[in-house]
Amino acid sequence: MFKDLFGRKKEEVDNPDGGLFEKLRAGLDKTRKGLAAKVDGILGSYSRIDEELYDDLEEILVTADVGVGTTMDIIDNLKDRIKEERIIEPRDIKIALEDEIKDAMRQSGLNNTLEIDPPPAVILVVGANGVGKTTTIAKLAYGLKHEGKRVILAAGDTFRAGAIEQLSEWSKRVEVELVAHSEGADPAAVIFDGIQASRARDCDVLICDTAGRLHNKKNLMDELNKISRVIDREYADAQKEILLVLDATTGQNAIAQAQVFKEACNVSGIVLTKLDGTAKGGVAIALQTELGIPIKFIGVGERVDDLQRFDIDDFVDAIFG
Ligand SMILES: Nc1nc2c(ncn2[C@@H]2O[C@H](COP(=O)(O)OP(=O)(O)OP(=O)(O)O)[C@@H](O)[C@H]2O)c(=O)[nH]1
Ligand SMILES: [Mg+2]
Repeated sequence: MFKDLFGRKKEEVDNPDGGLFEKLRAGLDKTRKGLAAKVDGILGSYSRIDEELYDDLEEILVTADVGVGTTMDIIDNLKDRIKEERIIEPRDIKIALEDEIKDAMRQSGLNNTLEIDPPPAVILVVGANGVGKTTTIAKLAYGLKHEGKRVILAAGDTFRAGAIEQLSEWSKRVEVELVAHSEGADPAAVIFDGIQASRARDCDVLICDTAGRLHNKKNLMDELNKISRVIDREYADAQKEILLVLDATTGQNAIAQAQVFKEACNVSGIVLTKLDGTAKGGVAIALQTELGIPIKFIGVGERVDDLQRFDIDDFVDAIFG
């Protein structure tokens, strides 16, 4: 069931832009053109279902960054379904394909909800350079605040010049508190202070930014481990989410990044950003089926309200519908 960050259902959302589902659809325009429109084209060009048609479908999915393994599974299952349901018209394949994609994504049995209740909760946001971590934190803070939660931010990226200032700007804009040290400070110490502040102010959710450097895997692991240990030790009573932010425009590279971060820390969910700027939205299908980590949010723009909870049915419907 589709719900926005404020817990509203699709039909409850009534705004001039045509609602959240329409926004999702608009955000996935490029992926729709690269995937669904091509599927339509192929199905329309065949008069019967044969191997060549399946090969063409396979190529479309792989080109749309669905991933080779996931694509093969989807096509194999599609063939079985076509036989079982005695589908003979190429144009009837589309619904079956949509169902197979949904099934493949669901089969992982992953839970796509953000586990932050009962409070307190801490969300550690990790990911490579420039993928959208800080922006995602602002969007999450905005959405959670509007759900009535008390939110506090911790500026754990003390590495990049300007990172603290950037988060500070966002905290003012979305009107949530910020805990920050100066550039070069120990990120674990910032998170430690964030936890104390969160306790003292009885906050529901503490959201922690981190530096996005991936050039040295050992450094990354050490730093994330240290932060994680501080959270486990100082905030043992809190729900803990580690959200990995991935940039959809990087396509299959996002999968490679996810593998690295999966080794470095206990990632509990993925935020897939910048879906609005890419035809590579199919990577969401590969991520959800191949990694064993659920996608929890998707970014469909740069504004604070451009973050949506991830819902498999709505995502696939928005691409194909
Ligand atoms: N179009 C679009 N742009 C986005 C989205 N999310 C983030 N961005 C943009 O991506 C750029 C980088 O975002 P940041 O939030 O600074 O990324 P970061 O991961 O914190 O970067 P570092 O701190 O340098 O590692 C900014 O220009 C954001 O506006 C999205 O969903 N859609
Ligand atoms: Mg940042």
